[in-house]
Amino acid sequence: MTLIDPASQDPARAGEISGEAEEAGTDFIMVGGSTNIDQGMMDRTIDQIKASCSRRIIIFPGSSSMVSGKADAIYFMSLLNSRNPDFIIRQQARASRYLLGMGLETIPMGYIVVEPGMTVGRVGEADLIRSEDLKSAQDYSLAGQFFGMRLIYLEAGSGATSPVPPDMISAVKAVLKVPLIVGGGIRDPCAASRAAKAGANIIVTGTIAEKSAEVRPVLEPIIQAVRHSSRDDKI
Ligand code: 1GP
Repeated sequence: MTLIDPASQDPARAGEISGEAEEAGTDFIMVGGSTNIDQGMMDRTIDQIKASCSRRIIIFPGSSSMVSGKADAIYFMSLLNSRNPDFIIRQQARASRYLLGMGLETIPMGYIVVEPGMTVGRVGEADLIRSEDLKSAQDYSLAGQFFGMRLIYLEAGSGATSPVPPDMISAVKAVLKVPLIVGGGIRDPCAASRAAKAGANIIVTGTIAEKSAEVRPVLEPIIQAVRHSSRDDKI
């Protein structure tokens, strides 16, 4: 999946990136991030993405205002290891009635931030899971699954110097029944391949596409690496 953060470029560029990401073989476009964006900007960004890309669009909200009826779905996500109830349940409660009216598909997702955590770790007030603390990663992931979340997302933070360690991905995958998303700091085919081999079902990249003048040549090898390395679990 390709993440577009509306705070990182104007809507026209977001459209161009998405078009090239589709050509490179991405499966879904995620729109969102930790910087608060109003609904107007979400709408304009999604309009531009839809004009140049036919992949389905899932909102990846950083707050209750980051919604748009123009998307196909929204992750109804809880930052499970936040110290602040705002990111665990309050923002979600604030958005619920609005989402009901909007008719957007909601996908329950447990979001877990791992070292180094970057902006989302800081803004989301996360008790970061240490890289070697496989047990806590398993415990939070299982808690999300037992709450009924349909996806678990292990996040190292956008632009992370090191992605989620493969042994943590394997440890979490070993106890989970729901699909596992991994993202943060994945910017080359090797890192993508390691994450997929370790058991990630979905790999998210954001920064590498946003920072590349030509998106397709950098994304295509990463996506190919994921396809060739995937353990081929049914999602
Ligand atoms: C961030 O996991 C995503 O939420 C993507 O991270 O920008 O480092 O690819 P990158």
